[in-house]
Amino acid sequence: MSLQQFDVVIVGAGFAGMYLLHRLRPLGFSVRVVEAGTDVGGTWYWNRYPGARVDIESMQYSYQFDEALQQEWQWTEKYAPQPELLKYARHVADRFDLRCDIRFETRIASASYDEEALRWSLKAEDGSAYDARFVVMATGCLSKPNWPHIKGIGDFAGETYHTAMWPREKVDFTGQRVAVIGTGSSGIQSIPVIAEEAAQLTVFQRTPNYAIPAHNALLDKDYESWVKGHYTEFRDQAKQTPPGIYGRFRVGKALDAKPEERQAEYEERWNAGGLAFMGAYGDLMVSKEANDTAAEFVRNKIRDIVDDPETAEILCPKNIIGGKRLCVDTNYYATYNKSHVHLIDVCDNPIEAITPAGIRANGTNFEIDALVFATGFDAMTGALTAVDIKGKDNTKLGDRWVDGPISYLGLAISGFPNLFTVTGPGSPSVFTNMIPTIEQHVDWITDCINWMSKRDYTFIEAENEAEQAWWDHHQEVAAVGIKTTTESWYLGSNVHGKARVFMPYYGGFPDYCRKCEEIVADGYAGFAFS
Ligand code: NA7
Repeated sequence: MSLQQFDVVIVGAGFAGMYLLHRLRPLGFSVRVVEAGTDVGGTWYWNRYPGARVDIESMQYSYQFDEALQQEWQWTEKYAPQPELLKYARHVADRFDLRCDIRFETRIASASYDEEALRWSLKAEDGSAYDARFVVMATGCLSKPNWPHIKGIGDFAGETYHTAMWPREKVDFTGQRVAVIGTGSSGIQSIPVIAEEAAQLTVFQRTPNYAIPAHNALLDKDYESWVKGHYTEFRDQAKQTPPGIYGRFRVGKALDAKPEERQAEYEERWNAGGLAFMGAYGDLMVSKEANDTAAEFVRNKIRDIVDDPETAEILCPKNIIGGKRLCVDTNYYATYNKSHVHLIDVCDNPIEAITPAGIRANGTNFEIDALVFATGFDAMTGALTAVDIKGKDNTKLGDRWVDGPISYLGLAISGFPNLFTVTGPGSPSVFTNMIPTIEQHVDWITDCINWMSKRDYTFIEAENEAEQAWWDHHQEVAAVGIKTTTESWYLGSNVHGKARVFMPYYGGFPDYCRKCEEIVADGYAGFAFS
């Protein structure tokens, strides 16, 4: 196959890749997006499991770069389901005529930097090759599925599924004995839906999670009109909050409130539903004692909802609330009241093996017809190191990051010139509303490439010292409070053998944006150009 040359190659056609293409093309750059899937949508293309749904309210989970787009698009539910999110991505691709510059069904296998030519050479699994001045990895934070480290993992004779690689055609569990391993967000969203079909559902839980009800419903038309009438203020206010989400965040301390006031506050937030529960007080992620008040509130809700006290106790998380990502559910805990749904606690005794007939755990053989892994992702770095990226001196990114990632702002990595990452480790990414965060990164990267082009610069590299200083700051911020006291995919501890390093930036979206703007105002401080 012939080599194709571009100014910019973008890896991934999710929300980041699509917007990058839309921004770069009119500036006169030749751009090619290369995407492994058959369509746009990224996360929402792959994660088609039953019950998959965004955990940020739909009215906020959308692009804001085009006023006509945000006015014309109509969500149907408070929290959009996966098919509608995919439809939105497809609508954007069509509306902005993006598909002609996207090559689908092509997975990039390697990318090597040529120090003489100052260009990248990319090769795909299908043999196609690309040569580019710049590479932007728009590969997502949660896109490389994580398979657990369990003996006999490939031995099961029946159908095996992973929530992050769900088949495109409907999976029918009617009459089947189904097992789900994993109770993170994907498990918590899919379990109630699978339970509606399955004859028997057995859930293997290692760590219980906190889930706040979504109270999902058809989108309130008055609310939609109000938001659409105030989109500018709505978006601006969202950007002033640490997670970049419009909502009610209180700065007061939980421990300063009287117990009955606290109870009322938590009750109100439980009834409103969703991630805003953690906005009840400003010290919930700072003080363990404060956190305990919110955690115990949710545990009591679980005890109220789940009929069997033993099952309820197994479902009650012991760790802090908000250490792992909070889940937003629909009927999750109540599903365990169904007589055909069983919960197996594998916290102290790990699953012994996957066998041809099913799962062996706690000395029992569980015979099943279908096995669902809801075991998450090799988050933040997995999709980057899955590509054999070689920078200066032929250094592999995987080797550079063997003891954990390091990056300048989650945007660029020293030793890897002319390569950008969207929402990479060291950026707020998964702690924020992803689409606005993506837009901020894409705007920054696009402006930077354009700035370089105007000055005839062909080389940009993050400087070692600037990168280290940012990383030190990022780690210091993470160490404040109690966030890192829980094992989670934020720390990489969910992946066997992965270095335990806190990856997303915890300093909040506004501070992060300010830092990015200061760097630009300072002539892209911390970057070397030629
Ligand atoms: P998560 O949140 O990483 O959840 C994965 C789940 O799989 C979690 O409950 C894990 O338990 C469990 N797991 C992993 N390996 C095993 C083994 N060996 N045995 C039993 N259980 C296991 O992934 P999700 O896909 O649910 O959600 C990821 C994000 O997507 C989510 O946070 C939202 O932002 C959207 P563990 O907790 O590690 O003990």
